[in-house]
Amino acid sequence: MKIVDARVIVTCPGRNFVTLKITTDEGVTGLGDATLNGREQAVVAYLREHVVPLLIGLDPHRIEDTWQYLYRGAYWRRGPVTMAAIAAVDVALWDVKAKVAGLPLYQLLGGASREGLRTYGHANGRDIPELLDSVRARLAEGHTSVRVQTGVPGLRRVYGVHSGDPVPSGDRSRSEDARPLVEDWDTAAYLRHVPTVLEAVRAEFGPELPLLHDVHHRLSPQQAARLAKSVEPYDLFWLEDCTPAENQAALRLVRQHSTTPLAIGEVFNTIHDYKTLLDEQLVDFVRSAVTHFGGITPMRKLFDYAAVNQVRTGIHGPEDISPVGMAAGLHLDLAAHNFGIQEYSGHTDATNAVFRHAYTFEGGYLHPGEAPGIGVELDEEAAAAFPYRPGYLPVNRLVDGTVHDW
Ligand code: KDG
Ligand code: MG
Repeated sequence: MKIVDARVIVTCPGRNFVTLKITTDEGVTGLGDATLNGREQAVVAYLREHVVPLLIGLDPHRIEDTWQYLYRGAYWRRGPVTMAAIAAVDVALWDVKAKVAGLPLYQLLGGASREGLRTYGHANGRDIPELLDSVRARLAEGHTSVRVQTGVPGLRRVYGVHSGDPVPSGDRSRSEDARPLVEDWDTAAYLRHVPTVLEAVRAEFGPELPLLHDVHHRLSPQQAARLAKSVEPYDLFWLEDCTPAENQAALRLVRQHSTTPLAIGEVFNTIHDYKTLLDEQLVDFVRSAVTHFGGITPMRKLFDYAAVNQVRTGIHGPEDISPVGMAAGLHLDLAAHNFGIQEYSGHTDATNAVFRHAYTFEGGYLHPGEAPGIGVELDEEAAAAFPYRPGYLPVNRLVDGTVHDW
């Protein structure tokens, strides 16, 4: 079998998604997600200019070899643009292989290790009462665990929490103007506020509901250690991205001061980003997404490396991972013994109409479905109705105007 065509399709049914579609000489097609939020066109160019020409004529069954060829062969290794492009090729090839086998991908990865995948949904509010309503809404949808985020008193606009201002699209964290939205930040106010939020949520929902909180990489090691310690009484399922992720050794300080479980990795793009964290057991959950980590091939290696260190998985699942990337992660989740939890934000109806998927969310559990391959088909006609629109993630500034860690 040979690859005869590879096309990059960009569509914006509410937000931009980049998809690679590979076609073989036997007419089998495979899809891969290459969406990099706010930098989509960089991956499009990397794929179209530098990867697609190399794929034509290759045997689609040689997945490991193709991965190594694109990763090592480029000389310039790693980085989100490169790894999102390689991920799209890798997932499309696994999709082809599983379709040829006539099996859902999870069967090729070792078969199901469980019946379904527990999820967490996002609850947020400008203040605590609004947050409590949002938690109720997530529970009503079936989520059995909830990530809680609120506005911080004194701050006008905090990431992931709507400000109440009119917004340009359905996504409140994204600007479609020429420049990113500017949000504001005050670490001291945040550190004072978070324990009060968790106390209120525990008072309302009791001790058993698994709660998560995302810091979005905003703290120094000392501040992160203080937060992890101060939220210990509220028994978090995990505290996410408490420091900028590139400083692996920073997590030592946090670990020394707290038993709060730690999750990290949504911006990592290779296994090397986890080396100190896993060797020293400084985290409890690995958070990378198939889309940003080079595909299924390296994610399997990461999951096994994590398992050796008694670390579980918690794949990144925001709206800016397309249903193609989401589905790929669900097959891995179902097969991996050390699965922990899956983040699930869901997608808009328009997105689900463009990307028709076999995965389901029922009774509080996700399942990748039984369709051969990853179980997603792209309706190209529907996709063409939603052309690319420039859009950015926000930028974060301190009250005095200094740009802060994202
Ligand atoms: O593109 C950035 C988002 O995917 C990210 O901010 C979402 O932190 C996030 C999460 O945990 O889902
Ligand atoms: Mg996050």
